[in-house]
Order: sequence, then C-alpha cells, then structure tokens
Amino acid sequence: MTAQPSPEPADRAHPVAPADRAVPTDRAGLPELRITTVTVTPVAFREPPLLNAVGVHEPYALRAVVEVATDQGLTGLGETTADEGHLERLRTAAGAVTGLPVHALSRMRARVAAALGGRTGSDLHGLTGPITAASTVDRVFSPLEVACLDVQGRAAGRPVSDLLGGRVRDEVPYSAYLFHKWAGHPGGPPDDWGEAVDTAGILAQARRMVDAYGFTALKLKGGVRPPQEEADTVLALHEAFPGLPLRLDPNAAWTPETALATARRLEGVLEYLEDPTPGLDGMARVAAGTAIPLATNMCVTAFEHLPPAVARRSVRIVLADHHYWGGLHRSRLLAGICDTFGLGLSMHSNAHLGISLAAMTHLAAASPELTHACDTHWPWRTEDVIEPGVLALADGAVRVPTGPGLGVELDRDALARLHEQYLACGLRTRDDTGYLRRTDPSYRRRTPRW
Ligand code: GKR
Ligand code: MG
Repeated sequence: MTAQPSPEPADRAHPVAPADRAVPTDRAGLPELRITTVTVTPVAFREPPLLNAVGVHEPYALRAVVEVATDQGLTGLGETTADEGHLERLRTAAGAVTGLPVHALSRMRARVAAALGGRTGSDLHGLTGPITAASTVDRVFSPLEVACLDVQGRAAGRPVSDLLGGRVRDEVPYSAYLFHKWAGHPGGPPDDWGEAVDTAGILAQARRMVDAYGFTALKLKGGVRPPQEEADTVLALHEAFPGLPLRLDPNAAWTPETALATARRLEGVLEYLEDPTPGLDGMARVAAGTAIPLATNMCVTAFEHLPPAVARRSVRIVLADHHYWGGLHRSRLLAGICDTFGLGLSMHSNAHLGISLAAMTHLAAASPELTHACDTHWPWRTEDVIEPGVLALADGAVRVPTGPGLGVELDRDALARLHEQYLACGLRTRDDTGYLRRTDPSYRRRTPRW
C-alpha cells in the first residue's frame, strides 16, 4: 500500500490566506480551513519502572503534542511519540501539509509520503514489528490526521466519533494493563505502586487497578519472568478474578515450542494470547496447536501484513492502534478488513497522554467491529497535557466525549511544564534495554528468550 505522491498543482496555487483577507471558501461556499502552521512540541512525563521483554521503562516517556492551526482560528490536537528520528520525519511532514485544507486527508497523506520519499523508520512506539515505507508514512501521518479531524469536528460542532460513522457505544471498555515492575527507579524512592516481580505483586496490582477503575478485563505484560511462572500468575488471576477476561502478552519472548507448552496450561483461561512468538510463521505454528485465540500488535502492524497473516492463519485478533495505522479513518479501514476476514479487533496502547486517549476512545466508540476491551497505559501516568475533567476511567470504561472535535482542551501551563521536563531530562530516544543494562550489565536483548 504505497501512496503515490500527487503533483497537486492546485494546492501550490493557493497559498495560505493572510489573516486580513476574506476567508477563502471552496466551490460549495464553505470555509476551506487551510492549515497555516503545524506545531510539534515534544514533552516528557514521569513513568514508573515497568518491565517488559526487552528491558524496563525509563523515568520519563516521550510524546509529542501536534497542533494544527488553520486560517479560521481553529486549532486541532494530535499526539504521537517523540523519539528523535520520528520527530524529524514529523517536522518534514508538517512543512509538506501546510496550506492544505483540513478536509483534504487523502492528498495530505500523499504529500507526507512524497515528503518522506520512501524513508523508513520506527517511531519506537513500543515493541512493534516490521517497519516498512508505508507504515512509516502512516505513523507520521497519524497525529496530523487526528488534529485535522479535531478541527473538522470543532468547525462542525460534532464529536470526532460522528465523523467516523457515529458512536455505537457511549462508553468504551478498557482493560487493566498489569506490569511487572520494580519498587522504584534505581537510586530513587519507591513509587506509589510498589514492587511487582512475582504472582503476589501482580495480584495486589490487579486488585488496586480493579478497585480504583472498575476494570472488567485484565492484561498481563509478560516476557519478563520464565513462561511457566507467568502462566502460574495468570492462573492465580483467574482464581482471584473469576469471570474476568484475561490476556497475556510476552511480546514474542517465547519460541513456538515454549508458547505451545505454556498455552496448554492456559486453555479455557485466557481470552487471548498476544504475540507469544515472533513472526507470522511462528504465530501460525502456535495458532495451529492451541484453541486459545492468538492476537497481535507485533506481526501485523501495517496493511501489507494482512494478506499473509490471513493466508497463514497466524492470528485471530488484530490490535488496532491509530498511531501505527495512519490515523482514525485508516483504523476504521483496518476494522472493515478484519471484519471481512473474520478477524477480531482489539486495541493496542503504549505510554500516552489524554489527547491519544480521546482519539482512541472516539475510534473505539465508532467501531462496531471492536470485539474486546481496549488496552490503555493511562493509569500509569501521573501527569497530562489536557485540562482535567472530560476523560475518566470508571467501571472499566471511558465515557465518549460529546463536545466538538476530540472534546479535550490543551492545558498550556502543563504543556510548557512537560516540555521543560523534556528539555531537562536528557532522554531523546526510548531505550528500555539500555536502561536495564545500567542496573544489570549482563542483561541482553534476545527474541525469543525462552
Ligand atoms: O510499554 O512496555 C511497554 C509495552 O510492552 C509496549 O512496548 C508494547 O508495545 O504495550 C505494548 C504491547 O501490547 O505489545
Ligand atoms: Mg502487545
């Protein structure tokens, strides 16, 4: 799915209208809402030392807030990660889309593709799979698209979910995202959540998550302890929270043989097993040997991965993530493809702030194909860039914002503070492995590990 760059001579012939001129309108007499500036502000927010298959989260997670301003004075918001390479590609794209109307999303994506000129690169948005030119375009285009939809919704006085087909649910269910974790960052005091390096720690964390937010599904991030120990923990969760759907995600830390042996113990217990092993072939082998549905946000991360995944029967559930899949409209396209091929749909999450949560919630609200509660890292963050009040997790769900656009407003003081934090923290690229190696120099990144 490589986008062909379009020459778009008409766009170049329409420079951005100066503020003192009449508002440009299109042939229907409607305001064009052309993009005047795109501002990309990297921020850093504090995170606990959460463990995963490749290391441990650093003291700060990096995100970028994208503001798309228009000639009508309306500004829209998007959020993405802020690793250096991704920021550089985002800034290139920002220059390329300036001057386009916010409704010209297909032309905008083509311009982003042309500006990137086939360059590939991860946004280091967690543990993802193969990176291709098309998926790079989608990762860069995504926050621009979300911000343009925010403007479109603000202009029309409609929530973004209405622009995606209308909401089919008023509340979006999310799952508790359980992590093994250290008590605190090395050299620092213990954090509020405390240590979770064994079954007892995870059970206590799950209890707190369920009591505080009413979650009705639980996901355990695995790939940290030996597989049989993580399976014991899942069985203990099953006993402690009877009836709650459970997922385990070792992020491809197991061989197919290990995955099959572990899955055998968890049949009838897991709602799904997420990325037990690397690659479409390995996943297909495991899928053929277990009744547990396999899910992924690692081996199917771009449209071109779907045909081989379907042909090999590698997965039964795809975790959508609008940050990877080119924004909200293209995530709806993904949902339709999954539906066509009988694949279930869930949603992936990485460390994120409220702009992303709002976008995820609108997308899930307008996706009848969603078959599972979405993931969110949101409870782990202690700071945000949006004004509080609109988004809240209660009874395991987030109420879909009904205000115009995404329905959330930027807290400018918080944005400035988190940007200062970005400048001061010195982190420019996520490096979970390097951070763990500072505590344990013998640690090596290995996939699969067991
Ligand atoms: O933040 O440690 C983490 C997660 O493991 C993340 O990197 C993954 O992308 O949450 C993710 C997943 O579901 O694979
Ligand atoms: Mg995953």
